[in-house]
Amino acid sequence: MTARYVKGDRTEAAIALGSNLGDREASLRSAVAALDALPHTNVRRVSRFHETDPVGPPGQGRYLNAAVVVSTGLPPRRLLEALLEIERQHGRVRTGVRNGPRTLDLDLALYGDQAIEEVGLEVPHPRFAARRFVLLPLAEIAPQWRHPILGASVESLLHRLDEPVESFP
Ligand code: PH2
Ligand code: MG
Ligand code: MG
Repeated sequence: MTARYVKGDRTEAAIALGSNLGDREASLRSAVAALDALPHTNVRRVSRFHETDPVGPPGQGRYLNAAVVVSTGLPPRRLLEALLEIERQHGRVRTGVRNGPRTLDLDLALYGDQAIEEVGLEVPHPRFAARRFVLLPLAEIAPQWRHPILGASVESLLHRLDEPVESFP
């Protein structure tokens, strides 16, 4: 059988991590180790862990959020499947409640400079450019990475969130 992924043919991907159920710090640490253990994948950079207020339905605990840059030979669909599997291994139960509490969330924020819009696979992650809890950790480790659709760097997207909304007229 031929090698599925060509050695040396690697892409950097940015993954956003979040947890607000159970031992949040242990889940994030274990998730980073699990990412590094994926085939053809190495964790290159890890942000600090940030405690953040939950965005979503009220009554849930605060999150720990982080971001990781990996270099990977896995194509985006395989990487996404691996992220979902790591979530399951960390007790993630999908209840159907949008933005509800979770032991571990791993979102594929960026995959090189690729823009992908397929069923079940949207890269860049459709909401990360507006989410401080993703941009702040990611700006620590990959400030210059450009959003392939918006053309703006992670750092500038973060600063944009701080700009006051202009009133009209
Ligand atoms: N993730 C969500 C919804 N709300 N809020 C914070 N603070 N951090 C998250 O990671 C988060 C959230 C959906 O994935
Ligand atoms: Mg998420
Ligand atoms: Mg998710």
